[in-house]
Amino acid sequence: MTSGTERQRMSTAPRTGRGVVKPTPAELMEDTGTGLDYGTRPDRIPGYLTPADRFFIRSHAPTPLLDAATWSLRVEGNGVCRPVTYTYDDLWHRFTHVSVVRTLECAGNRRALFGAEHGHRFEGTPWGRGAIGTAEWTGVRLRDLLEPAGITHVARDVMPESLDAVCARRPMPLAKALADDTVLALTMNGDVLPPDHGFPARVVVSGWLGAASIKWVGRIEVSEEALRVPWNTEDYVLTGPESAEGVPITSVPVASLVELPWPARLRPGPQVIRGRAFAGEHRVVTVDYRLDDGPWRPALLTSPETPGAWARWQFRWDAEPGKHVLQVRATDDKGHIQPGATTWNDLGYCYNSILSHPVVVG
Ligand SMILES: Nc1nc2c(c(=O)[nH]1)N[C@H]1C(S)=C(S)[C@@H](COP(=O)(O)O)O[C@H]1N2
Ligand SMILES: [Mo]
Repeated sequence: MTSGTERQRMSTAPRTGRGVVKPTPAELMEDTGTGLDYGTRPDRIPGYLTPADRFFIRSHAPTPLLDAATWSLRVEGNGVCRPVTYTYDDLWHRFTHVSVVRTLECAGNRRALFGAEHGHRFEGTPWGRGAIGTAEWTGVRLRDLLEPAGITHVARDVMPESLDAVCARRPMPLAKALADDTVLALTMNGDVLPPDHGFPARVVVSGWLGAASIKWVGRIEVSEEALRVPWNTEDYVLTGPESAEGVPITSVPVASLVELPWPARLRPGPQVIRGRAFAGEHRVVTVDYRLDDGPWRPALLTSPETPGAWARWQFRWDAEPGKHVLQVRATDDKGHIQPGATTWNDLGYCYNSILSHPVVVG
């Protein structure tokens, strides 16, 4: 960490057992018990976007309270010719702003269900289904911030770095950093970024695991060498029977979410069951559902199918009293389909099995 970023670090939210700023009422959010990580309740997402008041929070350290007036962003490293420093005001007034609707999903989403499938308790935040959310992010393309620094011809990796106590860093290849939809966001759903979601500025890396979307950014390193840091060597890598090498996770796998509590209780009779499906950098193309031992049937997709953002789906059901099991499986445009079981990996990431959602009608 440089002395510049040290100076920028401010006080953190008071530790009252919680390291986050926004209220996280049980009607809207699921408390994972870490004091830092809160999931969105899947049955409380009112529209296509997840409102900021219930957007999941995943933080490795308490929310830092940064002062935009003294904050700055430094772009440096051996992959640029002239390091540059931007102020918050520069980001608002000197650049073209773009808005992207993108879903963020933690690589550990559904980890508790992964454990249940394997009769194992994975270390790490015991997420249910709520470590996913979609917002409209507005800010400056990362490309527009890097180019004035003069990217060298052999620049290879770009690594945003945060001002929170863990100094979070996760590199991406230059091509991903230069993509049209890789942004340094200043707002979320039209409002200035809330403290817990990265104020004053966070990166949004489309389709990739949430950990790549660094919050509270203060520095971006551009490097001619491949960068190896804890978040692409120890954490957020797949190690286990199928990938002993520790492959860094990038795009998250296709999965779906039913907008009902778990277990769900419904009244008998005709109704509409709704949900979302997300396939990381890919596009969700079909969602099928199955009740009990019945046939798989197509659900109706009701939102534009955009890579990097979830799709909404629904189907009609005339629910008969009794206990039921609802299964949903999404398929992406590369033909990836949710599997019946997910191969185990040490840290419990990327679990995307077809879930058997318990539904009691009566
Ligand atoms: N600085 C910083 N950025 C971070 C994190 C963090 O702990 N510190 N957590 C990452 C992880 S693991 C996820 S899943 C997303 C969560 O973003 P959110 O809290 O806005 O939902 O932020 C990422 N960016
Ligand atoms: Mo995450």
